[in-house]
Amino acid sequence: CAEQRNYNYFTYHNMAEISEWMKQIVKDNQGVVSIMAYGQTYGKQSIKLLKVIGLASSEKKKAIWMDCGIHAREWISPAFCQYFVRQVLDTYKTDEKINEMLKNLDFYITPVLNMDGYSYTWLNNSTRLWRKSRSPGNCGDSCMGTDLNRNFDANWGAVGVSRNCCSEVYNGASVLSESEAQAVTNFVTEKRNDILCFLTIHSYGQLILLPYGHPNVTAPNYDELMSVGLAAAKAIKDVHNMDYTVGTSPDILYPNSGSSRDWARLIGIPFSFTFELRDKGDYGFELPVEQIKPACEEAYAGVHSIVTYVHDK
Ligand code: ING
Ligand code: ZN
Repeated sequence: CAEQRNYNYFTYHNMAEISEWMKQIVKDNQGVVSIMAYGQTYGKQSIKLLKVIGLASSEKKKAIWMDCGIHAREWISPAFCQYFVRQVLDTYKTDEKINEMLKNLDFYITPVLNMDGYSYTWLNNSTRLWRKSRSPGNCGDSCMGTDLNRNFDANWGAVGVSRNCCSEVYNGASVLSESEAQAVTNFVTEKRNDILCFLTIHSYGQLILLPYGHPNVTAPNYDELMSVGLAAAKAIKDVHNMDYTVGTSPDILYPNSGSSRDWARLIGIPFSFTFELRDKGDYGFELPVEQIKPACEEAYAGVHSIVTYVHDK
């Protein structure tokens, strides 16, 4: 695993480097990790995920979904997905819990969903804080991009969105107008009976958000989602003493609709969470490289806590 070990997980990587890293991970872990392409971005980049199957492959395995980089500027998110894959691969032979879980669960991990947007944030200083996709909305060339996390089929257009295509929370010309949102929808829908948990990683704010973003609907397992979220927040705090707040977005901040997290819960995936990683706004989306390691370490503990609960249940 020479190459994979030389990779610096504690710096930010551009799209080309992450794509190369994915290939290398598969090469270095034959039979354990595979790559699957499941859609195309507006800019014709192939959207890929890593499937981590561990040592056992069977028809009966359940799965965990995790996507990173749905919002382009949230660079700590793709860094975390990469760290997570490495951590699982580094420890599954020695960490009994991970080993046991990999016998029953596969991980589907998308390091960068909004590849066009992510590439755009690497162009120069003026594009660094781009959030949305890179497709034209419905107002010509004046404003580009749709907020992918407002474009899913979950009370689409109801609340916490804008119909103005210049807005950061523009929800798109129509529901699932964006090929990136379509790709997730198609892949996850096909595997909906096997996916136990849907995790979508953002920054910033140090939050664990539960469904639903719509203020008038409550998840049937709200109490359980809350207690699983609180246990994850405690696991996070135990690592570097950072505080994460747990709750629905209308309870903590403001309502929204069309998010992938809400959609996943609506189609019957029992556990669905949004992580908002570090920090609380001091650096915001431009989290310094020195904080990549601690941010990933604590988030790993949070995800580990949730996956353990879901697996053991
Ligand atoms: N936040 C998410 C967003 O899509 C969210 C989740 C929604 C947080 C509503 C709070 C309220 O806006 C980020 N950072 O993208
Ligand atoms: Zn986000």
